[in-house]
Amino acid sequence: MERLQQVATQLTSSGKAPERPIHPLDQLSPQEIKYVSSLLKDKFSGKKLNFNTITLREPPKNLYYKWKESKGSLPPRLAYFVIIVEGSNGLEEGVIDIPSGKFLSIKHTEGAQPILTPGDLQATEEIIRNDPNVIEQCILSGVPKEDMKNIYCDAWTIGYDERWGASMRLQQALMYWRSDEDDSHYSHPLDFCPIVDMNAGKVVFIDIPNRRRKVSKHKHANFTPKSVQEKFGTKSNPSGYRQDDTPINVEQPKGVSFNMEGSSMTWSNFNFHIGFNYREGIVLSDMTYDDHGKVRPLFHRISLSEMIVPYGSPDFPHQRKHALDIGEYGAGNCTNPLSLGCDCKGVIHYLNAHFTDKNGEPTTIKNAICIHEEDDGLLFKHSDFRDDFQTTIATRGKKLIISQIFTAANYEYCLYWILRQDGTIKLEVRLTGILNTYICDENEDIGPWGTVVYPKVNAHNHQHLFSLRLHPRIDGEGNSSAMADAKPSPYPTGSAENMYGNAFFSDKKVFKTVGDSLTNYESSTMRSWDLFNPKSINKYSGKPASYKLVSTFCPPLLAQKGSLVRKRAPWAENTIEVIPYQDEDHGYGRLYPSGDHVAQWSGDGLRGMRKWIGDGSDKIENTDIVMFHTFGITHFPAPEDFPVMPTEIFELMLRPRHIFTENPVLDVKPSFVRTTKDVKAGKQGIDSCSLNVDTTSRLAFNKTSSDCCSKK
Ligand code: ABN
Ligand code: CU
Repeated sequence: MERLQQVATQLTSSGKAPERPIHPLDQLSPQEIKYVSSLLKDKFSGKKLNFNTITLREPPKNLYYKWKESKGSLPPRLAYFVIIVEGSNGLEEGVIDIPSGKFLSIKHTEGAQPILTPGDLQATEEIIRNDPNVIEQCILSGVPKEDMKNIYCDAWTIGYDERWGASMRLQQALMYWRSDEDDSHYSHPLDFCPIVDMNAGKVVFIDIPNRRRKVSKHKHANFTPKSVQEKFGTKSNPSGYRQDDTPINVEQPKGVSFNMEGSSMTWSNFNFHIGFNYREGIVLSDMTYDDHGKVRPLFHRISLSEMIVPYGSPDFPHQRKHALDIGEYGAGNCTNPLSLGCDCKGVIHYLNAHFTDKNGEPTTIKNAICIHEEDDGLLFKHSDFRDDFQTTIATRGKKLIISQIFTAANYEYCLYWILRQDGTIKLEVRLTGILNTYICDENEDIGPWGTVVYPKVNAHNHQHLFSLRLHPRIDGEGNSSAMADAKPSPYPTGSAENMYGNAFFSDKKVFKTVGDSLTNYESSTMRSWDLFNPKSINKYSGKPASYKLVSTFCPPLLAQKGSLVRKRAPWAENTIEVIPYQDEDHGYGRLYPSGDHVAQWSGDGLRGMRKWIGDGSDKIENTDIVMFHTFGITHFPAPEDFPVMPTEIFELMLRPRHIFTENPVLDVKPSFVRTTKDVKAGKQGIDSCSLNVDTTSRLAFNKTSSDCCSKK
C-alpha cells in the first residue's frame, strides 16, 4: 500500500494552529489534520480514539463569495471530524474552527455508523482468518486448516441487516480462496459469509447457505504476466503478449497550457478550484469562463455525491450487496496513487490527497489527482465544395482532464472530468477491475440473475448508478432549471399551424417546485435538462444563459418499491432532483443524498434526498439551487468481463447554450486555413498543423513527405 505516513514526524503539537493554505477551498493540510486530531485527543483525554474522518468543512457559500468578489474577510477555515470512542456505540462528530481551535459543534450520534476506512478493510482479513468457526467453514468448503493464509475476504459494509441494525459496526466478509498469493481470488469464491464486528474485532455470525458448494479447484483465471504466458505463450512468442504494441507517445514540446497556483486552475478561459475529500474525491468549485474580458460565473461546485451498486440476485444474503461506495467507503478514501505514463500520458501535474489514519496521524496518497491535456480532435471545420474543398478552415482543439481512480474492493472506477475549449464540461467514467463473484456448482441452474463467467464462477447482475451533484451559479446568483423534450408540433398535418406535418420543436418545461423536478430520462424525446439564469438573456436568441445536461446513460433503478436498495438510495428513484441550496452545521451543506452516515442506515426516516424533497413544495425558480442527476449502467456480466474487465465507458456532458453570442472558439488558432482569395491567388494559406507545429505527424505507409504534405 503506497499510503505514505508522510509528514507526521515533522509535525509538532505545539498547540498553535497551523498556517492556512492559500485558498479557502484547499483540502486540509497534513498540519491541519494533525492539529485537529491533537485538539480531539485533548478533548477526549484518557479515552482510546479511532479517528475516522478529518476533512475540510467548506465555508458557507455566501461567505466564500463575500471574500472572493466583494473584498470581504477570509471565510472561516473549518474542519469536520468523525471519531469512534472505544467502548461507546455510534460516533462523535462535529466542526472545529481551526484558527481559534474552538469546537463549533460536537455531538454523539447513535443508530448510525461511520464510513469504512481502508484501515478497517485491511483489518478484517486477519480477524476472519483466526476465527475458529470461519476455519471450520473453510474446511467444510474444501480449504484445509493449514491453508488459512490463502483465505481472503472483500470486506463490505453490511448494508443493513435488521438482525443487528446499526447497534454494532458491522462488515460482511465476502469470502475467497487463493491457490497462491498471485491468484485472482475472484475465481475461487466460498459459499458462506462471516459478519464481523469492527469495534470488537471479532466474527459475530456466519451466514451459511442451505445448499453447500465446495470451493472450485479449477486453475484460477488470471491476468498476470505469468498467466498470460501460460495461456498464450508460444515458441516464437514466449511472453504471450501481442507483438503489435508499437508505442504511442504524446509530444508536448512546449509543456502544458494550463496554469496552477496551488489548487487553482486557469486553462483556456476557464478558472476554477480543484478540491478533494475523503468522500466525493475530486470537487471542482467556483468555475468561471473568461468571455473576452467578462468573467462569467458558471458553477459553484461540481462533484459525484453518491453511488450505489445494487446486485440483482434474489437469494439471501445477496440482497445485502448494494454498495453505496461513496457514502460507505469514499471515492477519496479508496483513491489510488497514479503513475506517470500509465494512468495518464503526456505532461502531467499531480496533486496529493490527505487523510487521517486511525491514530489521528496525517496520511497522504501521492499523485491522487492527475491533471493533463490531450488532443481533442476537431473543434470545427468547413470546406467549400465549390473549389473542390480547397477553401478550408480546420481548427483542432485540446481538452483538459482532471482525473482520479478509486478501487472499490473488486472494481476500479476511473473518473475523468474533462473541459473543452468551447465551455463544455464532460464527465467520463471508465469501469474496470474485477467482477464481484459467487460460487456455483458445475451444472447448477443459476437462473437469470447472473452469468457463469468461468467454471464454478457466477457473476450476479448489477447496476452502477452515480449521483452527480451540480450547484450552478450561471452568471451569478438566482438560477432556475428546466426539462427539454424534442417534440412534434401538437397540430395535425393539414392544419393551419402544421400544414405539411413536418414541424417540431424543443418543449421546455421550467421547474417551479422540487416536485416538478422529479423527472426521468426519456430517450424517445432526446430529453435533456437545463440549468439557467432567467435574468441573463442572450441578445440574439432571447433565451436565458444555460448549461444543458446531456446524459443518455440513465437506466432506471431496477430494485422495486419497498426494497432496501430503493429505501437507502432515495436519490436513485429519479434521473433528476432539484432542491433549494442550504448551508448546514456552520458550513456548506446539502451534500449527501443518502444522508451523512450511510453505513447501516435502514433507509427509513427522513434523511438526505428524502428529507430535502419533503412534500415537494419548495420553490426552486430563480434562486440558489442544486441539481442531482442519477446516471450509470446496468451490467449483465459476460465471460469477456473476466478475469479483469476491459474498461467500460460511459459519459455525460454539460453544454453551454445561449451563454455566448457566437461560437466561443473562433479565437482558437486554426490548424489549417486557406480562404477563397488564397486559393485564387495560388497561396498556401496558414498551415500550423502537420507541417509547422506538429513535427511528428507523418504518413503510415511508404510515402514521401511531399506526398503527405502537398495540398492542392
Ligand atoms: N464495493 C464495495 C466496497 C467498496 C470499497 C471497499 C470495500 C468494498
Ligand atoms: Cu459492473
